[in-house]
Amino acid sequence: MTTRAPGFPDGFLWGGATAANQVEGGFDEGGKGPSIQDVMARGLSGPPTIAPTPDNLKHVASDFYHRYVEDIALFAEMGFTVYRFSIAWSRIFPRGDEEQPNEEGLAFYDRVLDELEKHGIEPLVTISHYETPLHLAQTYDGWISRELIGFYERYARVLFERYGNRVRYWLTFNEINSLLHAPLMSGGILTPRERLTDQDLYQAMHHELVASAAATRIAREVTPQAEIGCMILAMPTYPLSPSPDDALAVMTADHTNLVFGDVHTRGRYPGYFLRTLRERGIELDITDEDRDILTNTVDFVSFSYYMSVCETADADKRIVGAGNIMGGVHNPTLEASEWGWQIDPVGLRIALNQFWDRWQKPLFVVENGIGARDELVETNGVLTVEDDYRISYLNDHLVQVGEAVADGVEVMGYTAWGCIDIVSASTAQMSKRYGLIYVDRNDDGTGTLDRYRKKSFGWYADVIRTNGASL
Ligand code: BGP
Repeated sequence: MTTRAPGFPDGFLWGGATAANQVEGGFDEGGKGPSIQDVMARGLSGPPTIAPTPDNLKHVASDFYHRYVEDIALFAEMGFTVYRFSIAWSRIFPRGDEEQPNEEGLAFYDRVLDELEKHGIEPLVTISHYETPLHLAQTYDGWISRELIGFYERYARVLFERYGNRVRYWLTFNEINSLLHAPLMSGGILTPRERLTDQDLYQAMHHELVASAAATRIAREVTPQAEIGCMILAMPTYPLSPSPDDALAVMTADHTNLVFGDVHTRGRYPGYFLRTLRERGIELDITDEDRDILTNTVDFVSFSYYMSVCETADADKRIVGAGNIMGGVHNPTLEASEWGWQIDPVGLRIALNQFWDRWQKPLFVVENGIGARDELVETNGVLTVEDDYRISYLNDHLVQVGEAVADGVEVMGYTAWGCIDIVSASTAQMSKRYGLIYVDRNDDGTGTLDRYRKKSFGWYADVIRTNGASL
């Protein structure tokens, strides 16, 4: 474990993050309509089953829908000053294309915000986190259709109008760059990957980018004090060898992710991206109005960070590892989690520096953590999890955030992913856990749903209390 006390700025936001579909449950309560997650019972490993299935763990998830009071009290006990959560689009617009929102859905998030306010915890709201309403997927094939821009704008406007006076920080789309790798989960696109053309996929990307900028424009009008961020899946890429060809392969691979931040911060498509489109024979439908909307740039850039990868131009050496949705070439110098995600704390410092140099916008680390199988044990008469592996992972990554701060990078805050155990996005199971709080629920759906503080709970409370000095 690395030990070195970094310096975190005063007012640095410390907390945790979840997504509605992975934590809430209550999938058909309060007037909620189905989202694509309600038919993705096997996460990324199986085809969607177009009917809610009883074996979909997300239908109950961690039952935050009924236990949010208890859960937010536990976050407060750890000293959270920020909590990142997403609003389930289909709670607010059950089909996605209605004229009027569902009041019961809106009222649920009022109550969540009440609890956060009671504990002085700043909300950080993701507007869309892999939760496209199922109706929009089935009727429009998700973001391939330009019509989704209008539906998303209406949804975002409702959120800004309703919660704008109590929510300052907003993220438009979770890991927006994952659309190119997981079109169903990220873009509600039901056309199977093998039949999906690049033309349609990139058009969907354009629609999401326009929608994201349109949300920023609406926020400026409705709730000018709001700070709007984009959210990117960060995976720093290293050359597998020192050859210039490998360095170039890294640059090209990086571009497929950086383009999303470039558009969000510069308000237009970069030349390297236009070249890719030309070379692939893709002609995007971009209107003058789209170009104008894209100039509404974000206030800050947020990202998830779990691992780094390598890249090489040598086809024989391209051994693709597990990767976080995006794949990537295995790095022989790094250890990996059970799911093959390679652990690289230094990569987080590198990502922070790269993004800061490139975009000159404040950065927010809104996801980081390690998925592991935890075992509930009794220690001194108390049920807990001795998750030293998690403490070590989080500690080493936070030390690198501190290093980046010392490098001069402006970092707004850090939210540990899945701060309470939730259903995993890629596996759709409970057994890949990230939490500092254990939830008694098993892959077969059994369990009391009771909450237990893991060893990392107390460790993180100390980190927050000392503003990082205890690392
Ligand atoms: C990110 C997603 C999250 C999340 C996390 C961990 O890609 O934004 O929703 O779950 O990765 O992934 P997993 O749950 O597959 O381990």
